[in-house]
Amino acid sequence: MKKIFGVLVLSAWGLIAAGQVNLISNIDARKSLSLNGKWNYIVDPYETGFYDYRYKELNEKNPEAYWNTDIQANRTEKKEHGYIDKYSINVPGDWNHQQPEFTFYEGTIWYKKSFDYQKSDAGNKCYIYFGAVNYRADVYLNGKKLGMHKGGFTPFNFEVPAAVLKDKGNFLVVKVDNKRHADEVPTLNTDWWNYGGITRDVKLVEVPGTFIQDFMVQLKKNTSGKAPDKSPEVEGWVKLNQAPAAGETVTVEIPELKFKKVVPAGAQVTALNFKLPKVQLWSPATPKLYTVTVSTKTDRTTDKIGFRTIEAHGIQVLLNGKPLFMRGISIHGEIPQEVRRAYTQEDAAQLLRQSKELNCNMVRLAHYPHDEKITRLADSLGMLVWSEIPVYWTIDFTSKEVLEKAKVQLEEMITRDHNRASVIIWSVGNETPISTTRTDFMHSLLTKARELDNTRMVSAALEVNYSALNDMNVIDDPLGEFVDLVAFNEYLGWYGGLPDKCRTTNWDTPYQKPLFISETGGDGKGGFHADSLTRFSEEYMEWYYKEQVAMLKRMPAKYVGISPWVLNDFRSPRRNNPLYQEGWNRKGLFDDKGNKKKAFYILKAYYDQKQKETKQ
Ligand code: GCB
Repeated sequence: MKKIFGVLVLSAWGLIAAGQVNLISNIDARKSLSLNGKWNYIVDPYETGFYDYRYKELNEKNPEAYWNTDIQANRTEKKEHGYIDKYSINVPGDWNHQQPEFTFYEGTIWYKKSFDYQKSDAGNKCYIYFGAVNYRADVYLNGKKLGMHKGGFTPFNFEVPAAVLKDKGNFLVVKVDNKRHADEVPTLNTDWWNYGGITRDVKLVEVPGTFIQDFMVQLKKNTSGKAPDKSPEVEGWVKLNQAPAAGETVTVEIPELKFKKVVPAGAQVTALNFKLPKVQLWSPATPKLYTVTVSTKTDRTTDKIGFRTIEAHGIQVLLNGKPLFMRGISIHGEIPQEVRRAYTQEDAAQLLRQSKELNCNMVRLAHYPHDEKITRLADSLGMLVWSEIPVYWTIDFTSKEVLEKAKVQLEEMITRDHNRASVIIWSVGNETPISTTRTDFMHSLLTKARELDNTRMVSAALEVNYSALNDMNVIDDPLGEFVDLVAFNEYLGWYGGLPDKCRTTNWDTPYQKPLFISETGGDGKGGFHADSLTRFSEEYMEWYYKEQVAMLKRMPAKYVGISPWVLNDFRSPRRNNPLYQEGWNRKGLFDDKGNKKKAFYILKAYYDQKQKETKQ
């Protein structure tokens, strides 16, 4: 049998794939100790704690080099480095907004946290779990290296060897490095701030020796083009961390539906296939979630899951079998009024509340996986989600290693959120320049996304060439062949000509697939008023949106929605117009203080009217 995944199971109904990463999903349901709060830190721009004076890496094979050991074990009496309370930083949270001297810092900071922990059962396992660390994290507990992770926006966990964990005085150290590199994902060049640090929750998680590492309980892909049956079919799986003892079973219960199913456990992955009687489908109008419990004889985990189907059918997108129009908005994971990354529940609530004010039913979480809090909140608020990995612009498409890095991030994103009803699109990148190598790279990511989760749509934001724009523009990027939803970014009237160019411009694609505009927008500085021909004024931006909206009315039948760029003004080192930008991308419909710009009302009116027309 061809091995394409970490775990592959042949079942009566085909191949079931559970990923390669050892990520524990549904993490909030686990017994844990939060390690959030104040951590001590050491700024180490030359990485003295990591390399000796000959620039050789310090590790167990190079032990005489004591800086590293000092930093790991807090033997501060010795030399220049040490952790003291005076140097403390909040976790989670990017470092940039916490100290003025960190605003532009890109490099290494060592983080340290002490904690006590007593396992409740000697046979249990412990893991250190990170919601996200940007970009590279080297993790040490009590002087022992637990592992290294790259990728700034996805969760990961390392097992803590039983011999390393102490009841009292554990000493956790994380070397965080947010330097950008040409062979990473994203690469050197992005249009967003490279916020560094431990940016999401950290916890010590305790699980049984054999435990449910991951599971997927979703409605089977609907390809009928019709509404799902009254008792639709669930197709899923449960993955244990290791092979279970003989006679193990897997039980799925949904008490509200009086549903219970017990199946014999497989080697490590157990296939699930059952009908759900009288389930109420999840949708933006009725975001119904059910408590779902998955258990074995040794473990039990509970999640809240919504059941719905999503499919690209011909030129339409069908949600629960009905045509969907996406009234979207693109969002960065940033809280502008505090100039920092978003990471709290209130942050997620702010971003989705602002989107609801616009009358959106969908958000594009650009350009990287956002915090799990926002996808969970989207589930309960009924907001559809596009989720994306940071394969952005000029990634090194020639490199197999870079492709592997992108695949790891894709898998971590999908593993974390594959039970979220809100997530309907996995996007494998944004505005990647057309070439055969690029198309092969992106195709490989799309294939991987489908293998990991065949219940959702896959896509990528394609780009248009402004210098070649005509009255009729055809999105014919060869990647269109491999996506479910043909999505493109256009900035007609901002990067090309004036907004009135929209009057004669039309868009189409040769692919008989739904067509989505994943970005459009122009800069307008909040509070700067002038005539509509003055770039960067609110009036120019308002005019831009008026012309765009008029153009949208001429879109072909396959047009299924739009997610303009962008909800809020956001920080970007590329945006240095000294009068209007000052380090901010000003395309937000809300400015950096949370005020609505004039363009907000134009888009909202369009969405109100679309909602009426489509009755959604
Ligand atoms: C784009 C990018 C987005 C930028 C935006 C802009 O096409 O996808 O990341 O921020 O344009 O403002 O130029």
